Parts: sequence; C-alpha cells; structure tokens
Amino acid sequence: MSIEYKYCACPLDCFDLCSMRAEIIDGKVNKLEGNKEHPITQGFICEKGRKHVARMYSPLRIQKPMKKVNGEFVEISWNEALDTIASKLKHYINQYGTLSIAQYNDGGAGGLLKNVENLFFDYLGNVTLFNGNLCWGAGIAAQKSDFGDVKGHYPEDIYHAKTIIIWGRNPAETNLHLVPFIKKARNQGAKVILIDPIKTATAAFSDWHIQLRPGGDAAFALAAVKYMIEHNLYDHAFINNNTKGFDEVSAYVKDLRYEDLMQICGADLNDVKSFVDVILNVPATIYIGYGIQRYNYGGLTVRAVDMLGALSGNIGVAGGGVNYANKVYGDHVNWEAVAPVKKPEHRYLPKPKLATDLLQLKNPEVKVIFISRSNPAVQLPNTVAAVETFKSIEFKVVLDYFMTDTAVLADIVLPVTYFMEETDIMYSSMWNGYIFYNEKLVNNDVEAKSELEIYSLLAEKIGVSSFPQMSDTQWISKLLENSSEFDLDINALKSNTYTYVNNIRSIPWEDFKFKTPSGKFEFAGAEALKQYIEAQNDSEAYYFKLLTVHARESLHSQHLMDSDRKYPEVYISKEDADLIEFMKLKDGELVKLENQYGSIKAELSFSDKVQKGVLYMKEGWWYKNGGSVNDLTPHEVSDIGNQATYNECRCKIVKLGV
Ligand SMILES: Nc1nc2c(c(=O)[nH]1)N[C@H]1C(S)=C(S)[C@@H](COP(=O)(O)OP(=O)(O)OC[C@H]3O[C@@H](n4cnc5c(=O)[nH]c(N)nc54)[C@H](O)[C@@H]3O)O[C@H]1N2
Ligand SMILES: Nc1nc2c(c(=O)[nH]1)N[C@H]1C(S)=C(S)[C@@H](COP(=O)(O)OP(=O)(O)OC[C@H]3O[C@@H](n4cnc5c(=O)[nH]c(N)nc54)[C@H](O)[C@@H]3O)O[C@H]1N2
Ligand code: SF4
Ligand SMILES: [Mo]
Repeated sequence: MSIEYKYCACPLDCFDLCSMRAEIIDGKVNKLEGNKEHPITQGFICEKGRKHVARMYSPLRIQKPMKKVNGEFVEISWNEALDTIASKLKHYINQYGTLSIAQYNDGGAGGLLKNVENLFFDYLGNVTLFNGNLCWGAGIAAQKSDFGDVKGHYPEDIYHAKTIIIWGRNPAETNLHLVPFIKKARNQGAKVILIDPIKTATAAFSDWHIQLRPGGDAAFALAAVKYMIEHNLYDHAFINNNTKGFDEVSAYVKDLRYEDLMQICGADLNDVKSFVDVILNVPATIYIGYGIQRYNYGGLTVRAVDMLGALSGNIGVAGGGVNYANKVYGDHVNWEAVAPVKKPEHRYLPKPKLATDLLQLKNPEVKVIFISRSNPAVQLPNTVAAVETFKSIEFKVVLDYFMTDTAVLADIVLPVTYFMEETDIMYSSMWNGYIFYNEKLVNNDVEAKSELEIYSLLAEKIGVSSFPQMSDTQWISKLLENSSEFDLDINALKSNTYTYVNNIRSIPWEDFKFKTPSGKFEFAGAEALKQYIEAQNDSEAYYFKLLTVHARESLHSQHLMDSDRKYPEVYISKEDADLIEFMKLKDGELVKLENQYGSIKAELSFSDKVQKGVLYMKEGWWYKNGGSVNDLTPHEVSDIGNQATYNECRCKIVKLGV
C-alpha cells in the first residue's frame, strides 16, 4: 500500500479558497483535510470541501459524452461528440454567422485555465455573450464608481478594527473562514454589528443585530449620512481633500425626512445615532456581502454604504475600509501576450435577462449555446422562462460532471474532469490573496476531458489554426510570465503549497489616490439617490418579500444534488400571526408560493429568524426537490452593473388542496 500526501486548493466559488491536503492511497484520493499551515484555512475545511472526494468518485458522474437521440441520452465517443459539435458549428456559422453562437458560463469552478474557454470564442469570431452578473455585479460597479477599483483589506487587518460591521453578508454560512477572524477580533475587544433582515447564524456572534427591512439599507445609510452632516460629525479633512460630490449629497439629504427614511428601512432613529457613534470611533471596518445588492437599487445601496466609510474617515486606514471584494490575480494576467487574438465585437445580453430576452435577439437569432461551469436552468432568475428559452435553442452543448437540470436540456453533454484530475492555478478568492498550483493528483476511469483539452480539440476540428495549441503547464508558464503586477513563476508556485500575492497585503487607498476619473472618492449623485427613495413604495401586489439566500450545506445547486428533501423549507415569521390564523396555516404544512413568474411548493416553518412580511429560504434546489426557487424571481437588472435582483422577489402563499 502506498500513501502519499499532496496539496491542492478548493475550486468552489466560495470566498475562502481553502488549502487542502489530499491523502492518496494507491493512486486514489482517500480524503481531503484542511491544511494546518495555511493562515486562512487553519486546518479545517467545510463539508462541501470534504465531499469533493465522494463527488469525484460518484457513480452519478457522466462517464462518457452523451448525445440526445429521440429525447433519450446515449453514450457516444469523444470523437463523435466533437465531430458533431464541429459540424454543427460550421453549419450554423455558414448559415447565420458567428453571432448565432452563444456562450454562457459562470463560476462553477475556479482556475486560470478555465478561461481558455472564453478565448476559444474570441478566436471563433463575434459571438453572443452575457454581460452583467448573477453574483456581485452591482456592488462591483458601485465600488468602481466610488473608488475606481474594488479592493479589500488583507484578512488579518480585521484585528485592528474597533468595530466590525457585517452588512448583508452571512459568513457563518458563506465565508466560514472569516468567522475565526471575527471571533478572535471580538475576543480582543472589537464589537461586531450585523445588518441583515434575517436573524442568520452570523447573529450568534454579533453584539448588535440591526434587522432592517429588505432593500432598506440605503435609507438607513442616508439617515446616518444626514445625521453626520447635520451634526458636523464627519471627517472634514478627508472630505475636503479627497472626495468629489459631497456638496450635492449634502444638499440632497438636508431635505430628506428622518421619518420617511425610517419608514423605508424599518429602523429607529436611535439606532441610526448609535450606529453613527460606532462608525465614528475609527477604525471601524465594514464587510459588505452580496445580499444587499441583489436589488433594483443594489448599486446605489453599496454606494450609500461607501459614503459612510468616507464620511467617517475609515477609508485608507488600518482596521477600516469598506470591504466588498478582492479581485486578486485574474485581472493582472495579460492573455493577449499569450494568445494574440483581436477581441471581436461580441453581441452582449445582460445575463439576468437571458430568460426573456435571448429569444428576442434577431439578425441572427441564437441557434447554438454552450453552457459551462453553471446550472442556469436552476440558478438564473425567472427559471420558468429560462428553461423554455433553452428548449427553443436548436443546438445546446453542456459541459459538466453531473446530469444537472441544465444538462438534461442539452443535445450533447460533455463530461469534464474534476479538479484533482487536472492541473491549474487557483486564484479566485473573493476575499483573500492566496494563489495555488493545483497539480493533477489522480487518473480516473471516467472518460472526461478538461475544458482546455475540449476547446483545443474543437479549435483543431473546425480549423481555427491560430488557436494556441499548448499543454496545461505550457499555458500556465506563459500566463505567469505575462502577469503584469506579480512576480510569480511556475516552479516557485509548484514548490509551495500556497503562495501569498505579496502586494495584496496592503491597506487599500492608503495614499488616497483613487482610480476614479477625478482621482478622488466620488459620491453617488443626488439624482440616483432620489430615484432610490422614490422607488421605495410598498404598493406591490404580493404581500411577502421572499429572500432566497445561499446555504451552508451547498454551493448553490451543487450539493443539493444529494438532498432527499421532497420540498424545500420556507421560513415565515411568527409575527405574521394574523395571516397564519386567517389562512389556518400549520407549522410544517406544504404550501404553494406563487407570483407572476411561477410557483413552487415548500414546507412552511414558523420561525423567529424572519420579520413580518418576509419569507426566507435557501436557493439551489433542483426540480426533483420541488422546483427552483428562481421559478419565482424577477429577470430584471439592478441600477448599475446589470446585476440580478433576486431579492426583489414578491409572492403570496397559497394553501394546497383548497
Ligand atoms: N456555503 C456556501 N457558501 C457560499 C456560497 C454558497 O452557495 N454556499 N456561494 C458563494 C457565492 S457565489 C457568493 S456570491 C457568496 C455570497 O455570500 P453572502 O453575501 O454572504 O450571501 P447571500 O446569501 O447572497 O446574502 C448574504 C445576506 O444578505 C442578506 N440580505 C438580503 N437582503 C438584504 C438587505 O436588503 N439588506 C441587508 N443588509 N442584508 C440583506 C441575506 O439575508 C443574507 O443573510 O457566498 C459564497 N459562499
Ligand atoms: N435565488 C437566488 N438565485 C441565485 C443566487 C441567490 O442568491 N438567490 N445567487 C446567484 C449567485 S451569487 C451565483 S454566483 C449563481 C451561481 O450559479 P451557477 O454557477 O450556475 O451555480 P452552481 O449551482 O454552482 O452550478 C455550477 C455548475 O458547474 C459545474 N461544474 C463544477 N466544476 C466544473 C468544471 O470544472 N467545469 C465545468 N464545465 N462545470 C463544472 C457543477 O457541477 C454545477 O453543475 O447563482 C445565482 N443564483
Ligand atoms: S467550499 Fe469554501 S469553505 Fe468549503 S472547502 Fe471549499 S473553499 Fe473551503
Ligand atoms: Mo456568487
């Protein structure tokens, strides 16, 4: 028996990017555990991380390429699969041009080489792509507007904060390795404030939970801004020297009434005053999550929180900052130097609008779609329409490991390799600055191929001769050689279990040189603020606001594959007693949630986690578990960044069997 230990990083679309030690017995991975040496992972990984082994060896993995024949999938060889795809591509391109080909992907797996997929389509010509975002788009656009870029403080800087404000983020479920940092800071005396409409698991280690109405955060922030300005409590030096647009905001908030703002956000003015006291006790750090920007005014909301950071003098100081995301490595790689292709003028459609707008595209219509690293039939908003849209596209190729709700809609499904079966660089944390060399650890019987191999073969088959044909390690070496800011080479990465990208260890904006056009922190304009306030009326047709948030036990839909729940749970507030009594609803009762987009069945759970008028459930459920929660979510986009507005969802409860 041979036992070996090798290191790798978790590829899931998670903040943490854990470093894992694989125990390999006789050429098979036996288990994965958290790397004890790694400063973020600190020796533990979550259930999802541990499940990688079972998922890689799962009998449910797609073993060979599959083709749909008369509505049934049959296994075919790779040659046949790629020949079929190549001939379809040629046919549609000849008939309708390259714009009739669409490419859809998401963050299903991190990895530098996963991006070769995008490159393939650049080489193919101008195709139809999706811009905007299901994930963090509004917040990214917001921070780019305010600061000029999106940068977070390095994780250990949290220990310098007197107060940690967790705003619309749920680290206890989505960012597990931030939790020990928060707890240590708290043990050292920092106060933790949570701002979330739901009493999440994060509330358990917070000193103060401010439970706002969903979507009310900008009103709360504006009340704090108004109070700070009216009481002359802001950082004059920072505002005078380093910001643009303060006077306009100042004039606008003067005319706002506290009672109107409190009505929108559901807080008390005393909460605002106490909050102002706390944030002025510099340094206070804010960790914004992505829940607050899944709204029509998601961008403006993040901009309003940024304003608080600026007014309170928490920007550019240790222990301060408005941390939204940390784009670590990918942006700094010069792909052009490695794969010199002139970027074609692709046609773009905002991702959240795919369900309703893809079929509206004309001249040419979309005839072919490639879907990879994603499960849009479950994860897109308005999945009822999205599934119909996918069905009407003539030729669909899905790349995945499992027969997901999206894969079943495909004409050809290509099985991809699991991360332990391929070599890549992992860099995609949304929070910390570590990068990893993931070496191929094992060979398996599954006839799977990596995206790199699939697209390299396809390029050959359709005669795109300029597409660079290189091995994985050649690609990695070249890409590392051409990364502008960081001095990394493949051998150095290989010889370490992890590498810290050094110059990420900084306090963003310490020099107050912002990357905005003015070089200053730029306040959101009065017009945008006004639009937000005016849009906050509660005259919607459906009584409940439904929040569908991320679950600890699953990375979106991926691990709910294993769930044998017949129907998901939906939490309703006990404060909705009137309605509960009127409808004679019972704890545990199966009900229908319904709105203009669709309906799903769910089991009611009476709870004190939610507030009156709000329903709360986890997202990611498969159709076998009662239906995607996105059968109910709107396909609209946010004010900036084309972000999906999942949390704008309204619905009613319908009793079954009456
Ligand atoms: N276990 C697990 N971890 C994950 C993921 C997963 O699916 N499972 N997904 C990963 C990905 S892709 C992402 S984008 C991140 C997301 O990570 P988070 O940002 O932590 O997660 P969300 O579930 O989007 O929302 C966070 C919180 O926002 C709250 N919220 C909703 N509306 C509002 C509002 O109006 N105001 C305020 N203040 N709060 C509001 C929700 O109640 C929720 O508790 O997590 C990553 N980590
Ligand atoms: N209602 C509601 N919906 C949401 C959200 C919400 O908060 N509420 N959050 C949104 C957010 S933040 C996000 S990021 C999206 C996520 O949306 P998706 O990325 O579509 O979600 P996943 O379920 O993670 O699907 C990833 C798929 O990629 C596959 N996969 C994994 N590794 C690989 C690989 O190496 N190659 C290939 N080709 N496939 C691979 C997995 O098996 C899985 O089927 O969902 C969004 N949807
Ligand atoms: S899913 Fe996140 S927390 Fe879990 S092992 Fe992977 S990176 Fe770590
Ligand atoms: Mo996300």
